[in-house]
Amino acid sequence: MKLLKSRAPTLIDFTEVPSESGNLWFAEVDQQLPFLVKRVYYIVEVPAGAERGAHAHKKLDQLIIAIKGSFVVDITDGVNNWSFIMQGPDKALFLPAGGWRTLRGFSEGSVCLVLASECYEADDYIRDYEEFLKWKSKEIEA
Ligand code: T46
Repeated sequence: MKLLKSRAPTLIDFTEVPSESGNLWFAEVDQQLPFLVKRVYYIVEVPAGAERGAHAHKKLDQLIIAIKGSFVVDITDGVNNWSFIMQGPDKALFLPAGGWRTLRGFSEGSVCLVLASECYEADDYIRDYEEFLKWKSKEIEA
């Protein structure tokens, strides 16, 4: 797997194979992907003004790709803040566990593809921001 220099949110480049009959993009575990993908999901038809996310994960790492259209991903670890404008299939946002994330500003017809390091586990979610801050402070102390 690709070793990342830090566990901070960061953009990863996918590789393009352009041709006259369309463009293909790929990423492989030994080159760009920082984890083995165990689950894939996608979010479509988000109404104008709607937001997704507003939670954190304790263990789950993810890659988020704007396969079509655009949207914004805001992340905080309780101290540092990041904001990424995702647009197009050339880049994936590595979103490590431990960050509170909100997805907003979806353009009409946009498609958000997510590659996840783990299968779905409801217990891995922290959906209350105050609880998230308490969990982060315990994590820093540990
Ligand atoms: C994330 C952002 C970017 C499942 O049953 N299986 C799944 O794999 C997923 C992802 C969700 N669900 C169920 C759980 C809820 O009943 O689908 C429903 C909607 O999920 P949620 O409210 O978590 O959706 P988002 O868009 O707010 O968050 C999702 C991911 O859950 C989350 O991990 O980081 O997309």
